[in-house]
Amino acid sequence: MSVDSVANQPQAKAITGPGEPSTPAFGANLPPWPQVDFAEFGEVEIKPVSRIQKLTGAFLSRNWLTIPHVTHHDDADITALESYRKARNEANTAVKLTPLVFLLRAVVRALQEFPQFNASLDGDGKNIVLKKYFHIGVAVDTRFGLLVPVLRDCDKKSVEELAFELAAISQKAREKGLSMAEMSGGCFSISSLGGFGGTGFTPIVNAPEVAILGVTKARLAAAPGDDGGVSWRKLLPLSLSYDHRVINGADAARFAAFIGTVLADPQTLAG
Ligand code: CAO
Repeated sequence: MSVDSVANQPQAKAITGPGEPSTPAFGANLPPWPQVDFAEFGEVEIKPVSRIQKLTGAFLSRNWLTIPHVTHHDDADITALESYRKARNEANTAVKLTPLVFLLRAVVRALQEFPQFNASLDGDGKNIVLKKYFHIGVAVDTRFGLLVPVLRDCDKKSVEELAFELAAISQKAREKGLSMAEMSGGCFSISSLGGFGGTGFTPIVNAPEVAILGVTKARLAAAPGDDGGVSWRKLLPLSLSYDHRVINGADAARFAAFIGTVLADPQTLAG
């Protein structure tokens, strides 16, 4: 593309206030999306983008482009949690506890300890709204696309209650989809790829929330044992993305480390 053709791209309207110099609208100078006839290069199949994909795609693009994201990575030692979880699952087969429900409880404790994570920037960016409730969104993979039901008052629920609720709402999300009300009002989100694999990723902050925790598959790792030998530990990779306008790197490092400390003491999490 020549310089001339870039200069001739239609420009979005300038944003100006009274007496302010003209500023090009955000994204005004982006080049157009490439128009390619893929069939020129080989066989293709055309599938329409679903309504949910269009909607979530628009929100994800807005969030990715407007929030200055940073992702902090850490490992939580869940060796003790895994033994405890296994014992709880054997003792009560009526409900399956996955690492995620303990993580929900650990996140509540971290939000209580670090209230700047349980917050939103208000509409004009002048105030930070600190929330006194603990509603947590959980990303669910469905045939309609990604849906994020919100589990309300997670501070008041046991791991069993959270497991029942998560199983019911994720089943509903997968079979029928969810209403906007069921996806509204979240304070913080968790995106768990632990059942699939991976070692880390960059989840996109779910605005107007200011942080989201990504989790991938726990792995065994050798660590120095107390007796000078090697001890095998189970480590859960945490990927915490945050809005750098509201949260600093040091806060994120403390928040993630705190989650690790809390998960290391699973009895206190069960509720
Ligand atoms: N490490 C190791 N194993 C894990 C794990 C982890 N971090 N997290 C879950 N597991 C295990 C579970 O214990 C379970 O094992 P068993 O079958 O042996 O009991 C298995 O993986 C499957 O768990 P699950 O996925 O059914 O349950 P969950 O509570 O972990 O997650 C839900 C529920 C709804 C969040 C999940 O099914 C899902 O949809 N995840 C996708 C989220 C997603 O797409 N995120 C990406 C967003 S960005 O596009």
